[in-house]
Amino acid sequence: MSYRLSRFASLVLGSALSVTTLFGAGELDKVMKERGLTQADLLAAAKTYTPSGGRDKYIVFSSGGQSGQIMVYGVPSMRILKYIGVFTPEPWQGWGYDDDTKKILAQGNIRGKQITWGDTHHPALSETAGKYDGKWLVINDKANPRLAVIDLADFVTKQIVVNPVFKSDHGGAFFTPNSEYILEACQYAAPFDNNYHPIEEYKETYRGGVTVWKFDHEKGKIIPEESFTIEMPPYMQDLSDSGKAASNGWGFTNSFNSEMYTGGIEKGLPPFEAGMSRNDTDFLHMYNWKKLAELAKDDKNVKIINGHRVIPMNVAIKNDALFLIPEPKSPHGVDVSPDGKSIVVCGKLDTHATVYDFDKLMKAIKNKDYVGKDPYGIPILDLKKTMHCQAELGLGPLHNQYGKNWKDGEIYTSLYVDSQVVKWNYKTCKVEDRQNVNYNIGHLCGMEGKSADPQGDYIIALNKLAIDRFNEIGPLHPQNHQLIDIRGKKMQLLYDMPVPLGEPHQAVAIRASKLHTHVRYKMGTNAFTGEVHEGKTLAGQEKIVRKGNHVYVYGTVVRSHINPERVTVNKGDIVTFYLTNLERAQDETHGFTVDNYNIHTSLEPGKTVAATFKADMEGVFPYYCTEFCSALHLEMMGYLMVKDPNKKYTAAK
Ligand code: K7E
Ligand code: RUQ
Ligand code: CUA
Repeated sequence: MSYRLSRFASLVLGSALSVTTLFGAGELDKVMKERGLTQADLLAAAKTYTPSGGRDKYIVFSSGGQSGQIMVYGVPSMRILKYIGVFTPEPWQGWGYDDDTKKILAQGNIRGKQITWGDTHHPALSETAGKYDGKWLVINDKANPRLAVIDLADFVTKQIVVNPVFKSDHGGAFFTPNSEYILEACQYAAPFDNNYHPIEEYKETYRGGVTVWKFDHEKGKIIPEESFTIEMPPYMQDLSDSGKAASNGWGFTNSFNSEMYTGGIEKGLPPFEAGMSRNDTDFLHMYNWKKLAELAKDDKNVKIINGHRVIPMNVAIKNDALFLIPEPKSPHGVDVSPDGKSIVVCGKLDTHATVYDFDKLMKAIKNKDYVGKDPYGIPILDLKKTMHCQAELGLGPLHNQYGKNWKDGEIYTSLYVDSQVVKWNYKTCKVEDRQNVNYNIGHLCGMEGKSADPQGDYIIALNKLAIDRFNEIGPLHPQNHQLIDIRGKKMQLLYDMPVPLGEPHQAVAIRASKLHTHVRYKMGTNAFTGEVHEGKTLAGQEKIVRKGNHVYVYGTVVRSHINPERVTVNKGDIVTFYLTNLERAQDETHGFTVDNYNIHTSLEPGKTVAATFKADMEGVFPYYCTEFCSALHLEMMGYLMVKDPNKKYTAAK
């Protein structure tokens, strides 16, 4: 490895001798000429190329956008490692095609309705003292306001919760510094109850807010009964962040539509985007979730809506737990610095990023230094008195990530309209460098760049448009993740990765060394509960049990057979296949399907699964292992025979 790299390095520095020794005379020159590569390209290749068997320093969890899934890849290689089924079926993992995964997906049903897609935006890693601990990952679904918890021991979704009062969400998920809570902010204001309310009652009955979900950090479970929502005005709440260190206990949420405009283009009224852009400023919401969590425990401080505890605005105001601060128009990202002392806000319609000073915010609160109140009586703090500085960055600033030298002010911001990443200093508000990206960047992902412990090294630009960057594959283009080296004074673009899954709004990166995953499950485990599966079956225990019209198959899989190999049932019977993978070897996964019955499972070593279906079609249905697991993989099969009990069958002579 070091031999290779040093050769590459000396090559880039222009030593002809090393080229000759390594590649034979002119070999590399020839390749460079043929492929039109520059020396800068070679350097970028050397920085990202990962030899066979090599590992990455960082693991990135990227939202899968409209796919409702999560994409996992390595940095700097940019090799995709996994798609995790979250809100939508994912056939490889059997996600949504066997009983246990269907149960998890059903947790995401809304008012009894099954939702088979999701719009994932913001993944968040669990934290201890503001630093990523590598245990849990949470992601939101904007369209169907839900959160999902993914276990980083096996990269599997273990829980989905539906927001009981919102009709959409966006500002989530964000962990508090010790993962006691997860913040999820509303987006489009709507009535909290499930009833119709005319739009004319917008100011009275439509609401925004932030749900503060209680999280059991040990078990990785959201506890809905101990969660509550802070009622907020019907401004459209947007991105959020939890305070940490100095600002631990507080949450910050952006919003747009301080106009409370309600649309009506079809009636000749100005369209939403015009009506929502009339005021000069919108509001940053600042709320003391720690204090409100205590208040929410007392029945007299909450109203119950849809069985869920909601703290009314007046209770939050009375307890000095909710404030507004003006911010430049149409804000988007709000990103708290690693020490919690600075809050950086970007406004899409303003060329500036605004840095708020937490100490000044607290001082203004303490002195009741308000410039007024909003129509709901929420005190408004003074923008000028609470900000530290504003930096002129360019057009369309969206999101921020901190660099390794964050103590000296190192920060990176995405510019959507200008298609740039800007490196600047949030202490001096001076711009230091710009890197063009291709094209129209949304979020950017630093290495642990929003934790209390940013690692620097790289920034990934999550670009909305690819346009001409890849081979043509029709009008729908992939998105383009671009890896940027930020170790030098100047940023260097290293790599383009097409993302063919959906629009990954946000991604989070963690040091690979912080992840500790299972190689196999304890024999007979239900991977979704972590407990012993009711269908656990060991070698020699295989059996078929009939209870009324329900046939239970207790089976095992191991190279290279499925036991049992013949199962005969009556048409109309309910059939449950319990299967345990008896393998102990790493990566010896088997799959299982019954042809034509829309059943699929993934059986990693030690795992037990259940797949239930109604045998409503008569006939002979092969079942087989769907992973090429051994030289006798094709022989790893069996037959489900479905007889009509009312028919007489005679054997052919
Ligand atoms: Cu900027 Cu949903 Cu985070 Cu998209 S959001 S970019
Ligand atoms: S079988 S290796 Cu179609 Cu060859 Cu899969
Ligand atoms: Cu098991 Cu193929």
